[in-house]
Amino acid sequence: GIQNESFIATKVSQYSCQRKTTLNNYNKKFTDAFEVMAENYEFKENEIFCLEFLRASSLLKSLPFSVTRMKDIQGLPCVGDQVRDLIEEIIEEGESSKVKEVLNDERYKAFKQFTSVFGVGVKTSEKWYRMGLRTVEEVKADKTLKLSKMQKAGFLYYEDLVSCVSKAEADAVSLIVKNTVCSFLPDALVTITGGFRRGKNIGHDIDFLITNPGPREDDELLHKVTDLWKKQGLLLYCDIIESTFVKEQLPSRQVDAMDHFQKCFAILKLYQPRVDNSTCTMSKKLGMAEVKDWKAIRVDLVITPFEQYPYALLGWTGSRQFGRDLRRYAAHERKMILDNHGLYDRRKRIFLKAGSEEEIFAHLGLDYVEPWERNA
Ligand code: 8DG
Ligand code: MN
Ligand code: MN
Repeated sequence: GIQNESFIATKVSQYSCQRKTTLNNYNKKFTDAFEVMAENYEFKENEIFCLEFLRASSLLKSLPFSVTRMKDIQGLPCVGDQVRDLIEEIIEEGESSKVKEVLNDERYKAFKQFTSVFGVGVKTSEKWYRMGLRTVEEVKADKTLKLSKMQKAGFLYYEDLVSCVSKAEADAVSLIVKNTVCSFLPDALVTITGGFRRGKNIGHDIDFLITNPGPREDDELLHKVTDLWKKQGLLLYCDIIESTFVKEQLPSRQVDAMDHFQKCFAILKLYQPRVDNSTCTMSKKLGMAEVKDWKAIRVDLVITPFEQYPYALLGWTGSRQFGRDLRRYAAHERKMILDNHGLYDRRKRIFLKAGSEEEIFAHLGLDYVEPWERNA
C-alpha cells in the first residue's frame, strides 16, 4: 500500500550499516528460507552464494513491512536472480521446494548436527561425513576418532550447550564475571557484547569485553580469573589465546579475519537452584543419582587495551553481517581499513583514534546505529 511505496521511494542502502535492523522481523518466512540456503552453501564452502543469501536475509530483516507481492521488492539492492526466484516461489506457494529439498538433504542434515557441537566446523564435518557418519550419536559411539580437547568438551556438555542461553542466565554469569574480574582489578570495565548487547533474549553463548581504563595493563588478568574459577570448580573448559597484536601493523583487510586480542573460549558451570526441591530430597532419600543443579554455559572473554576498546566493542557487538558490511563500507566507500583494533585512513596514512562507537561511525561518515538496530 501507500506505506510500502513511500518507503521504497527512499533508497535502501546495500550496506546493513546504513540501515536499522531491529529484532522485529516482518519477513521471517523469507529470511528463515534464505538462512537455510546460506548455511547449505557454507557447508559446501561456496562463500559467494552463502554471502548472497546472507545479504538478502539481512536486507529483508530491515524492511518495515512484510513482502507480499513481487512489486514490494522492486528496486531493492541485494536481490539477485536466485533470491528473486525464491521470494517468488514463497509468495506463490507459501513455501519453497528448494528449501525443503535442502532441509531433507542427507549431507545438510549431517553437517547441521556435526556443526552444532562446540569445536566442530565444516572441515571436521566433511571428514566425518566422508567416513559415513551421519549423526552426533554415531560420532559419539565411534571410539576410534581422535577428538580435540574442545570437541571432547563439546560432546561432554552437548545437551546443555545446544539448549540456548537465556537473558536471566546471561545476567547471572555477568555478575560472576564482573565480581571475579573486579576482585583482581577494581577499576576494570566489563561489558556484555554479542547478541545480548543487541537486545536478544537468547544466545548460543555470552560474550564479554574486559578493559582497564588508564595505561595499566595486566597480561595475567585472564589467567588469574580462570585459575580462580578452576579452584572454585566452576571452569568446565578453557582455552586461552594469547594476544598477537602488533602495533603499527595495518589492519587486516580480510572481511572475516579473527582479531589479535588475548581471549578465552570457556565453558562455565552455572549453578541453578532447583525450583522443585522436593524431587531433590526425595531422590536423595531413595539413594537415587544426584539431581544435576547446574548448566554448562559457553562464555567468550576478550581483553582489550583501553584505547582500542570502542573498536573492539563495535566488532564484538556484531551482528556478524553488520560487522562485515561496516568493513566493506569502510574499504569501498571510504578507502579506510576497519578491524577490531582500529581504523586506518589509507589516503591520510593515519590511524583514527576513537573514544566511543559514535566517533567511529563519525569517522566513517555514517549515521550512528544503536546496538539494538544492528541485528542485520
Ligand atoms: P549468538 O551468540 O547469540 O548466537 O550471536 P552473537 O553473539 O551475535 O554471535 P557470536 O558468535 O557470539 O559473536 C559475536 C560477535 O563477535 C559476532 O558479530 C562476530 C564478532 N567476532 C569478532 N571476532 C570474533 C571471533 O574471533 N570469534 C567469534 N565467534 N566472533 C567474533 O569480532
Ligand atoms: Mn554470542
Ligand atoms: Mn561468541
